[in-house]
Amino acid sequence: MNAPIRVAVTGAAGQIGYSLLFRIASGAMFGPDQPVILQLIEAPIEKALAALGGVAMELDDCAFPLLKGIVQTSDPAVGFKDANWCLLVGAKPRGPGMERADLLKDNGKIFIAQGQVIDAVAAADARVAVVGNPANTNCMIAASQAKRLPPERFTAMVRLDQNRAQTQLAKKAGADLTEVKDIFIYGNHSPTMFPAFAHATIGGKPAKAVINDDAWLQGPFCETVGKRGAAIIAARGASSAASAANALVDHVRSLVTPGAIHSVAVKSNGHYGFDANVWAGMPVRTTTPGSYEVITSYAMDDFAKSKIAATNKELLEERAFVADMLPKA
Ligand code: NAX
Repeated sequence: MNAPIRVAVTGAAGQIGYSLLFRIASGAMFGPDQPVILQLIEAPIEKALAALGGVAMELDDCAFPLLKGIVQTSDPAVGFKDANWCLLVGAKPRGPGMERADLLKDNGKIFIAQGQVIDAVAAADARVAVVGNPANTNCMIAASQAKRLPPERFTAMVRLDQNRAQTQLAKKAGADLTEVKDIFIYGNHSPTMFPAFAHATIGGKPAKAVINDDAWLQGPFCETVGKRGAAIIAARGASSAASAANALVDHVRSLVTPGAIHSVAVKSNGHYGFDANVWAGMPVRTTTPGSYEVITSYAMDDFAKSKIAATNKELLEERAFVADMLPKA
């Protein structure tokens, strides 16, 4: 058995947290030989902290052999202390009538504070994965505060979008889900995201040839994937939770599995025409556990370039809304 790793989770009493924590404690995220200590962070609100207490009781009641400790706190300095993985799920939701700029700014304050504390107290090998929306920009903001941890340690989740795209392609082709490979998400976790179908394969053949319907790929496919979150809210009366938690398990599991190729929002460094300073979804290959290289070799046709330009534009707009919160270059 390995020594336990410390996994900090914000928004731990929220609906994603309720699906996520049990998967982490069961070994789904870090494997069956990796014990974990869960460091659960909630907002300093009585109701949230009481709910967190209930979740911790349920974790105890599962008697997970890999779960070696639970910390419950509203103090980020306690919650992120020595954390090897910081999973930033909690965020301020968009209220009725709230402007996007205000949402970005309110979340900006949260992610600035969390970025600073993580940089100060987390483990030397700390990795950060952001789920709380707007995830790409929140991740960029947290990373902007770090002096000790390099920007590549900060990733945001677009894996739910990749999983959604994979299933839509399989259904359209009448193929088994596992036959669909190399479908990657580019850009923002928002309806502007681009699921780059031109590189996907189904049963080893190009997905474009198997599906043989470019109008569907360019239209309803991209739209269904991009607006899936809204469709789930409309149907369920609440946003995606179990599938989002599952995607975060996949995101981290792939990042600790050398050789895995998967979609992650990372600092773009100018790849694929994204602005160098935005965090954009793109394919990466995990090199060593927790580290990755961006796969830069995919060629983009004119349709793909226009989709990437649109999602890049949105990321730049989000960055502009919070520009006064970022350190001056
Ligand atoms: P909930 O509202 O159920 O839970 C959020 C929790 O975060 C609450 O318990 C709240 O008290 C806590 N919280 C708020 N501010 C905090 C802070 N500063 N520190 C610690 N905890 C804090 O939301 P849930 O459905 O769990 O979703 C969480 C976030 O994930 C939302 O921002 C949501 O938009 C985002 N999502 C991101 C997805 C992605 O693919 N990147 C998909 C699913 C989801 O929509």
